[in-house]
Amino acid sequence: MKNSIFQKLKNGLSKTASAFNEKIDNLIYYSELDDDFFDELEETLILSDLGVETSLKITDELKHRIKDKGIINKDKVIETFYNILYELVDIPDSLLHLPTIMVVVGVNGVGKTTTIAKLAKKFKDVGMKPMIAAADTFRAAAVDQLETWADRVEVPLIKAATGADPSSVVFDAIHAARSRGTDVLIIDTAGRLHNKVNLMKELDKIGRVVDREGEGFFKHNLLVVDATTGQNALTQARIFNDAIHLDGIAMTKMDGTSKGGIAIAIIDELGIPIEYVGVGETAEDLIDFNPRSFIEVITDKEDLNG
Ligand SMILES: Nc1nc2c(ncn2[C@@H]2O[C@H](COP(=O)(O)OP(=O)(O)O)[C@@H](O)[C@H]2O)c(=O)[nH]1
Ligand SMILES: [Mg+2]
Repeated sequence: MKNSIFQKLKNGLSKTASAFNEKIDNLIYYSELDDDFFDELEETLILSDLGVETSLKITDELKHRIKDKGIINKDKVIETFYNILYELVDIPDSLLHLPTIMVVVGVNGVGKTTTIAKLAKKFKDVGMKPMIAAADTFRAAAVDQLETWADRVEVPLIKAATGADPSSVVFDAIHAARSRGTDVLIIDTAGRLHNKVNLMKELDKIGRVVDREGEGFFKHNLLVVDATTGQNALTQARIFNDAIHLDGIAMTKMDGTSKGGIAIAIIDELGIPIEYVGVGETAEDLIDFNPRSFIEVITDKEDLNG
């Protein structure tokens, strides 16, 4: 799959990839496959942001497979290791059924607004009719920023005055979407209220309006996390996942970080599919997450047996 999307993913993940595969390959090639090796592997994975739980699981699984199959050839060890990674991230997608109301959640600064613009453009480019709703009404700047993006990608925006009730914006947007035959209504939400309880209450309220008014629409809750924050991204995913149902995750800013391994921890620990990866600040810099491509890129192995 050496097309332009793969190349874009490769560029976007280059920092994660070079931090990851060199360490792993060196470790495997220059070690005896003894207990020290497995300890060191586990430590390397943790330092690569795969999380303690997932790192332990991968290491144990590798130990078993090597033992069971009597693998000693180092190329085979590496291949076995990468296949374990691939199996971990290869979980079912949540398919996007149309028409859909997509509620985009996440803390401030992770890239929600930018990702919404990218998604709107992406949907529009394949012939769908997207619409954006500005339900982050707490800061005037948030609505203005979204409006600038909506103009740029030429997608209709529903908004209200700053300070308006977010749920009323959602209400208006759903009715507008229905009457205009919108395929995907993408709702921007606030990332920070006075505290976490308030934020989750607000999201819950938005969810209820979507359920009540959104008859005939599918529902899709998308969490945005920032890859550069490493373990924080996992923590945020866990908190949101406990409070509301999540269908998928968009992981942004992969281009600026070597901490992309956190994607593996999130998928493994929470079982939520990563659907999109942000690799830059322009409207084109969003890639559909594909488990095999992701592992091929971060391991720099394009010939994995599966
Ligand atoms: N490098 C890079 N920057 C991003 C990406 N996504 C968002 N950003 C930047 O992150 C900052 C915050 O984004 P914004 O959409 O306003 O976040 P929000 O507060 O969650 O709505 C902005 O400067 C964006 O340009 C990405 O994939 N890569
Ligand atoms: Mg925003």
